[in-house]
Amino acid sequence: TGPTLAVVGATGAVGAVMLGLLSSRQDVWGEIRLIASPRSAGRKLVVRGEEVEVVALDEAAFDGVDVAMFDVPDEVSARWAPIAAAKGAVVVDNSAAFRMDPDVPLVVPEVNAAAARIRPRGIIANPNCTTLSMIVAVGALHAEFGLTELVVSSYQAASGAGRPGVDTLRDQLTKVAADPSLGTQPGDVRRAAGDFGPFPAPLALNVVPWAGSLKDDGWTSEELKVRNESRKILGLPGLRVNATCVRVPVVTAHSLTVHARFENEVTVTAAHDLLRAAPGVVVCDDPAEGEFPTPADVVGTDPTWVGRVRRALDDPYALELFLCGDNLRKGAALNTAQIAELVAAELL
Ligand code: 11C
Repeated sequence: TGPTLAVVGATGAVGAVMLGLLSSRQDVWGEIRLIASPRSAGRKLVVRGEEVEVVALDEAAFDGVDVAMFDVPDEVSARWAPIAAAKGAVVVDNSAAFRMDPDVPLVVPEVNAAAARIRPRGIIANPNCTTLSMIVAVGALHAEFGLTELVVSSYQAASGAGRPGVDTLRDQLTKVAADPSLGTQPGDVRRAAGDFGPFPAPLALNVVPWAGSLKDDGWTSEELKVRNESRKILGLPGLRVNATCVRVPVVTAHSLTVHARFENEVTVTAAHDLLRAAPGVVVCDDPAEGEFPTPADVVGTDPTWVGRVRRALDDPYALELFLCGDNLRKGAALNTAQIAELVAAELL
């Protein structure tokens, strides 16, 4: 029988998607153990068509575990991932706690799968969902053209902020839907929307130029993650990266505009050919037919969708792209599952 897998954070927004993926992907696992906070222990969740009882996060929960996926807040991973690793599990961690640790590889299987094998702490990190929603396509272009600079704007879905983000958006949508006068006067949506939940402004009928927490010089944690994680995954420590992260009233699926500059001249035809051949990427780019990806159309799917590919008007070395990807699948659970499967293949 296959290796024993632990899913830590099984009851969260990403955990729910993970259980669906584990039930639909090729099954390489023996036992699948579901772990969550003591508050959720005893709940029964379905994985691979069977009910499994959730056990509380404690040291004994990792007995006999070969691979442990963590989809929990940073501080929970910071504390418990080293404990799981010390008990012999290879940890695949989806928090930000270890991503920039030089002894922890940051892995996207389509881009840098080999990095997963060198893990001195027994921990492999999974990137942030915003980085992940673009990096497979950007990595494919980099491999051919040599990336020198990224300028990124994100259009991030509410579920990036977990279940409270989605609940807040749905609640606000209900509140504002009934009044057709809203959205015509300063502050009218703000007053009608009720609780802002994890967001600093109303999300319904709005866009909010903020994700994460405030860091130096006005940057957000999310914007710095896009910069630092892209550099690490691509192995380009000096890559010029500037991001502006924006939250939009979408339930799930992050979108990004990307201005990518390269060492070599680029053409749209060459970029299309490369992206069509890249595993995990789907090109949807026929504007004359109204074809481009939108989050409402790609949610629930696995690939990174690419459209609106244009060569920069004043720069033959640069491309403009619009990308969409499901932030809970490739942006979180799917990439974690792919990394865990790489480790499982080593163990078999
Ligand atoms: C968001 N990307 O959309 C964030 C959530 O570092 O894994 C994920 C935060 C992280 O709000």
